[in-house]
Amino acid sequence: MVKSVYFNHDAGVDDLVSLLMLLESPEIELIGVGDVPADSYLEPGVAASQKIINRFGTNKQLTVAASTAKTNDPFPKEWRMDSFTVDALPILNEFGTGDVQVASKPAHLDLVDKLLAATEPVTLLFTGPLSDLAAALDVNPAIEAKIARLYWMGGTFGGGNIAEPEQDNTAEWNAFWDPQAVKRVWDTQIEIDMVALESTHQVPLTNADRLRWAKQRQFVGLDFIGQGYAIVPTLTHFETNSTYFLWDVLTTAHMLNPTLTKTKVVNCDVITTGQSRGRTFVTPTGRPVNFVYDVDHDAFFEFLETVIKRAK
Ligand code: AGV
Ligand code: CA
Repeated sequence: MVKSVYFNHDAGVDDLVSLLMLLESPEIELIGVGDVPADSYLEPGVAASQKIINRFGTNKQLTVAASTAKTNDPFPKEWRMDSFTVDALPILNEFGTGDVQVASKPAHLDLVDKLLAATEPVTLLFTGPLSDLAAALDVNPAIEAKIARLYWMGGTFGGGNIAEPEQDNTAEWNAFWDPQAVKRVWDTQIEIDMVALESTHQVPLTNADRLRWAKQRQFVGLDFIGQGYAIVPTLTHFETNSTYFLWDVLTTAHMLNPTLTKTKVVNCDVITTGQSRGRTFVTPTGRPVNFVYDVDHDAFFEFLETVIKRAK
């Protein structure tokens, strides 16, 4: 049973849609939000998160913590620029950031504080790189005992999704951005549910999805996600490197409603250096994770829309 949730994301369109889902899920309590500037820039990512909480959340004490994580392998600038567009949407700027504050500490220390203060184990949802969790574990390894489970969008056991020089396209982007962080987290006893690329491939963004949401603009939540998903490319004639999937939204939905997905235990590890850095791979000597390998496409979209329609 998921109760207290700490959400760390990287402010892509689907990360921010995931934030709205969490705010509209009364069965959980969102106790903290961290933002890492991986698939985004930090200022618009933090600001958009504050605005979403202010516009749709009930707890205006919820803060957004900014990450200090760095990478040698940044996301393409074109994708990162989307965070400025979401942050500029009128639907978010109408009420702005309001009283929702930026946390006083960087994201990894905010995570440590929130975990130490928690009276029950906390569920972690990470929809970007694992950098802040790895840094938090380095600062205070004892936080491990306060973590109920980690849900992570990242990794792949098939092909990668990276079109950059000097790598072999065997990795998924969130793992590639900070492979050492994956290794650090793998080196714990934390129960991990991993939504890798395999299941996300079953939920591409299509024009049919956009049209369905457009027809229901009277629901403010569907209007908001329609605006967000208007700035990223759908799957039309064929898949390109920029084709958008509902990667993080699936991870969030899996956490909230595990009947949507199929999971099996897989032992795996990660490569941290060289051309294959960030590649996750199955090996008998690896650590066990609950690998989400299948999703019921229609039930997933129905669940997403039911949750998003609650927004007022
Ligand atoms: O690799 C998937 C991760 C997810 O957390 N992100 C996007 C999701 O937020 C990186 C990514 C892969 N392909 C992309 C991505 C694309 N075509 N556009 C934007 N981001
Ligand atoms: Ca993401």
